[in-house]
Amino acid sequence: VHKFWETQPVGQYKDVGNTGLPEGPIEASTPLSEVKQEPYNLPSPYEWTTCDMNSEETCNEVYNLLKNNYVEDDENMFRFNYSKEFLQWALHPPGYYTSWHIGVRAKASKKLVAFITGVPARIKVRDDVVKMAEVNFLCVHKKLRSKRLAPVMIKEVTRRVHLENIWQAAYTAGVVLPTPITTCQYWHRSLNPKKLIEVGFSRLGARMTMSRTIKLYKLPDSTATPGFRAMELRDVPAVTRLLRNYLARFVVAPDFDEDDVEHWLLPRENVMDTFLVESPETHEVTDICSFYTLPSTILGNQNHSTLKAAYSYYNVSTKTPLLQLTNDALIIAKQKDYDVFNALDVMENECFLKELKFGPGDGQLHYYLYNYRLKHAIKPSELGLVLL
Ligand code: NHW
Ligand code: EN5
Repeated sequence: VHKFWETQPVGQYKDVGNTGLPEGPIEASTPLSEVKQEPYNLPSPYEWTTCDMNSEETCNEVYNLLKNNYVEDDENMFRFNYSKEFLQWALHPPGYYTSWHIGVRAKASKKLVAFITGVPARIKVRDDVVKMAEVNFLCVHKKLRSKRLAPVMIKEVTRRVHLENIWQAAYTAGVVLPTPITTCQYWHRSLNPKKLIEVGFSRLGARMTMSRTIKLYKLPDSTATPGFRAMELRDVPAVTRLLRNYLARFVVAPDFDEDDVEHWLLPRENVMDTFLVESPETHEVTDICSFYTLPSTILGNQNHSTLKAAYSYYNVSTKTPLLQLTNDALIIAKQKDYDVFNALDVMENECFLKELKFGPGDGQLHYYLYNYRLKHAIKPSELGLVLL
């Protein structure tokens, strides 16, 4: 039973399998004059605050709230620790709205106790390009859980998205809600197996010693693909063409233009890495490979405090096999001292996961659309969208 989600324009469990319902918006948009003009009411000890993430002070408060209260694995051994630079980048894409970066403070102390964000995106669903909000970083302080604050925050971000005349959203969660458009599996490739085992991220396999395990995950010292190099600003037009052409084949995928590619793909130290293959003969860009940096705090280990993880982002292969491209990404990530390389089974990732010694994790990621119905759930391989 979902007392809140039952009231929202999302695919409902009772409708699963009912192919009589049309694809597309679940409820029609209304004139902006009919959108509620005042914020939703919070319990009286709390107040709304708009978080200006360009402010050093506010960014620190958000960073600390998330560092101490955001997503953990099911055994509470690790907690995502998005860096400040990452948060500033993730929340400032082309056309962002500061009003969609929403905090809740305790009135008495002014302490930040909850957060939710949206950023604008154009998302293609089959042949339809839809303006949406990507909603992320929903967080309620551990001491304020189970008080039904989350539904108020979701309604408030919805209201502020509606005020910009946007009526759909995309979001992911590790929990099952009504109702996923697809469910993806996390896969993990050990780069530093000794540390991963020491901190409980992975286990020594049956009949395996530490030295055999280290040998199993060894990687070459340098990349294999001629013309493999970091993406630069001058590559934006070529990368945009490759990526647009590739993403067109998926059922759900972002509709990136050059400004989006410059923002989302251009390398930023310790945030985003994009590599490409420039043909040594023709100087054409033929392939792209990217990953973002998201460390996790290791909870309660004497010797290690953070796990440095790379997450596979967008890849496009036209000349270099995706397997070889990803192997080169693993080599780079190892050189840059990442402990683990993570990927979802989205797009064509299945083709390299087993061969490159990724193993399935204990976590799944469910993808959702708000106010947009699909007749059927899709397969992870039909999904061309990676959220941060
Ligand atoms: S998923 C990560 C979410 N954050 C965390 O897991 C951090 C740790 N947990 C917490 O901070 C990425 C709290 O447990 C949270 C819930 C805040 C999660 N999504 O306040 P109550 C995102 O950020 C429902 C959606 O008592 P709480 C994506 C739950 O099913 N709903 O719980 C965010 C229940 O409703 P129900 C979630 O534990 C997408 C209600 O909340 C949820 O104190 C947001 C209980 O509320 C989740 N991850 O706080 C939706 N977790 O109907 C955007 C729980 O079942 C939608 N719930 O009774 C689109 C909006 C824009 C539309 C524009 C047109
Ligand atoms: C969306 N923006 O559970 C974010 N992670 O598998 C919100 N497991 O790291 C949604 N439990 O399997 C987030 N090691 C949903 C994910 C929440 C975090 C989460 C999982 C994903 C994870 C690790 C550690 C498990 C620790 C105990 C895991 C096994 C690795 C092993 C390596 C060697 C080959 C086999 C697999």
